[in-house]
Amino acid sequence: MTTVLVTGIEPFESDPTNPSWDIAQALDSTQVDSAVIVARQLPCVFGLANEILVDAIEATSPALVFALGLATGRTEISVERVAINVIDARIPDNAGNQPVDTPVVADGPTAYFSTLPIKAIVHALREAGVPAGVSQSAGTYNCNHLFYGLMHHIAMRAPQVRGGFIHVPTTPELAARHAGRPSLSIDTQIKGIRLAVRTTLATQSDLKMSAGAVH
Ligand code: PCA
Repeated sequence: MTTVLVTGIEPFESDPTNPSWDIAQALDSTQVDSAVIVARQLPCVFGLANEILVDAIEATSPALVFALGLATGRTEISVERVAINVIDARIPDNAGNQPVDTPVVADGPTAYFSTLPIKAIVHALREAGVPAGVSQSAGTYNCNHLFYGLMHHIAMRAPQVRGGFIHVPTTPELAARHAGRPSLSIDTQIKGIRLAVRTTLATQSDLKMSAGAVH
């Protein structure tokens, strides 16, 4: 049976939970069409998160990898287009490290594109009533570093694997702790990620649909 690895990240920056892990956990061991989802939690720690991700890929031999993370302030499920080879941490990670302007991989390429069908995913989610969009930047913190590490591993060692990164919004429970933060219910988020997996399994080449940004 096809395995789909879905990762979430532990809580960070004073939040008690991280919806990315709540989603991954909810999907763990469930079936999507002919595939089974395996979930893993990753630490919000530079370097270590990428080591654990690579170990999980080697242990589970997935056909697809969906790395998830929380993007506080985002209003919709954000399918990331590109990972860049830089860390510029605004806050320390959960081990107290705060790299500034260092590469994720020394001498690695400047950037990698997601190999998920990002437009098809956005289209499918919108059709199902789940707010979604393509994001042109995964930031310069832990999630971009994880996304870059994932795509670098795929490019160097596992070209048969398709993978990418999806940022998810805050849940209402977390938003209630921070006035003014937009949120999306965890059930809608779980539905969205499940549908992203189903769409990817069914899509070999991406849709040609405009989802760009002027700024
Ligand atoms: N989001 C942060 C790090 C961990 C997470 O879930 C980010 O977007 O970098």
